[in-house]
Amino acid sequence: MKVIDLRSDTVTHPTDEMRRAMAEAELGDDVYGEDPTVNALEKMAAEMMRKEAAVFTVSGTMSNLISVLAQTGRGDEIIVGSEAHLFCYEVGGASALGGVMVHTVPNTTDGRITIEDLEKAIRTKNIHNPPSALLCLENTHNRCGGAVLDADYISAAAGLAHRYSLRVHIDGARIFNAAVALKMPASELVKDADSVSFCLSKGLSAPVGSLVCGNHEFIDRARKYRKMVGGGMRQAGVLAAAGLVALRTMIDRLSEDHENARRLADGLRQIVGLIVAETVPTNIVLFSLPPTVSGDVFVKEMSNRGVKLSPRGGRQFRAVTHRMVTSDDIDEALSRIDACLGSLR
Ligand code: TLP
Repeated sequence: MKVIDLRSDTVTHPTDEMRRAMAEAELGDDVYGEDPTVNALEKMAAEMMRKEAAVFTVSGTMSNLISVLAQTGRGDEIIVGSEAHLFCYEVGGASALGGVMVHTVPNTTDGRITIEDLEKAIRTKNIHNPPSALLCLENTHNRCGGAVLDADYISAAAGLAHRYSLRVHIDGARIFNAAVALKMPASELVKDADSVSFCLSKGLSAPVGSLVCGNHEFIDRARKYRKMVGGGMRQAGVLAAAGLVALRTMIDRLSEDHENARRLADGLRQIVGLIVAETVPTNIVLFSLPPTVSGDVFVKEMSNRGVKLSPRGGRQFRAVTHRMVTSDDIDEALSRIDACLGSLR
């Protein structure tokens, strides 16, 4: 029985071309800035985002953390959506290590913070207030079901933040999913941001890695903080080599994952009792079980039947499509889910 792993696009393995590139990569010590493959990856990332420079990190979490550290001081406030990965799943690193207050503002179901809410959240200059220093947006938005922020919204939110002298960070772990869904270059979606992080190890299938992009001054600071948190790697070119292949070969195919996610959502809607997200803009499908079925029992039973899903609390689940799941696998997963629910009802 083939195991169909829909927990995350992070489960993707490197392609054969990536493995070959890793084996053959030219290497040096990256802490000295001497790994040619890392340098090539950082250059390519900066060019793709149309920023001055980039720094390679081990993970999206580290990228977001050093982006916050490099753009805030202790006691500053960062404005973050209530459903943001940075707030929900990054172990409170920004507060623990950066000493910043995290001011959460409700996310709308489509991953935005409304412009009105944003304006209300930005602190006025007053002796009692912590300075609002950084706005963080997320694109695509993980907990909001892969929602896509479009260029107009980002310009409006960033424009407002800049008027009040906040800087703007985009957690673009899945920025290429957004770019593919909108049929525009990712650089257009980050042009108003001071910093952007994106991941190589999600839909792009590289084994490890993320990049932070921005201007030279910011990247120099971010690089220093990467070292501080233990992220100075040595012959990291073995990883960067896979990243270069990912950026060259894995972006356009993300549309297949989006098609498969829609196929999955359509199929789930046919299964009696399931409540499925109305829109599936990219590769993430959110759905809920009927009240008669326990989430814990369902996830265990599905795992026994060879379909892995991410519990999202209570009866809500997340399924993520990726390169290692074909459209036939989606159909197979649907029939296993249907059979499982039939047995549990
Ligand atoms: N998200 C993971 C889990 O942590 C939930 C996943 O499986 O989706 N920003 C966003 C928007 C993310 O979705 C993630 C990973 C990260 C940052 C952190 O990336 P990593 O896992 O590389 O630290």
